Amino acid sequence: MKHVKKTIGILAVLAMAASVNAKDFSGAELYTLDEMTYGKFEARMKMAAASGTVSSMFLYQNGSEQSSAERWVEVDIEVLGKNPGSFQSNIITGKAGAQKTSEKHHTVSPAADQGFHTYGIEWTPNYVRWTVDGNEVRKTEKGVNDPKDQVANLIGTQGLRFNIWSSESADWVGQFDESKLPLFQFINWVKVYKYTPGQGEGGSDFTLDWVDDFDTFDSGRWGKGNWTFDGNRVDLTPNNIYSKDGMLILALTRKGQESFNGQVPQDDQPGPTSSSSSEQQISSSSATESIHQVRVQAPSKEIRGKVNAKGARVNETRANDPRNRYRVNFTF
Ligand SMILES: [Ca+2]
Repeated sequence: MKHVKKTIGILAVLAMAASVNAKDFSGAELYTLDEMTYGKFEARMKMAAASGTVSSMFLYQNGSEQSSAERWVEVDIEVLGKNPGSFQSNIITGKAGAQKTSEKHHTVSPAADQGFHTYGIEWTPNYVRWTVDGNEVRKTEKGVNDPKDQVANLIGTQGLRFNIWSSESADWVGQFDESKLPLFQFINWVKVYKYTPGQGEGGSDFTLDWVDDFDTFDSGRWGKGNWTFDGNRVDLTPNNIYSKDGMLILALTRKGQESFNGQVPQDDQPGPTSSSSSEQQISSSSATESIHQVRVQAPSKEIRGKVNAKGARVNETRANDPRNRYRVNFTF
């Protein structure tokens, strides 16, 4: 009896290892090692899209997905493969397994996978605001149009992240068509601003903290995800993140075919350094309320690494979400 139990135990471990590495596709997730409280986040990107895929930029509090976490904190820009002519904005709050969401959709022209756009998220104590090419597409404001009280529940720090993956929820993203692979998301540059009410350029509420033009990959700033989550048909792998011609590239490929062998598309807008004067004008012309700044030093290491036990741990969350996003860490 004892012997049988032991055998079953070993089989269970093997089965778990197999399921963790069983996915046929590889995606990618790029994340800042540091997190901050409030700020403005901009990225110049040409997104990827094919039915069944998600190409994103988002703010995320590390560990939100864990059932032991006190709260879920996330703000999204997600291009859903079935309709790259728009993106989905969302705030996710609550607690793993009982998240609150507020999805909305916004037109992008030319389509998100047809040209570069500057995507922006402003996160302050009173509102979250989404912009495309400097134009506001959504503002969710505490006490104004935030019936689920989500802005007040974005507590603590968030890091900036980007990922490309495929959801098994066809209703959400469309039926997956692997003949469309490989797919690539191109990030020309990223700018992150601190929240400094009234202290920014021309009296704006944001002060430029750092810029990355991706001429090189800064491993002191960025981490590369090596995990997946339920409802995702890809493993997110560092092997699908590339730097080429001043562009950061996230790829979605078949397993074993991780590579970038395509053309880097031209962005007809100048880089972040030369466009800073026009950025300042945009910032100073957008009057926003004065609120006290809070800046929190985030841990410099990826806390998620704590559960990176070669796929041995599964953190279930989002049971009520079609994406059912529980994450499984794994190594290659
Ligand atoms: Ca660049």
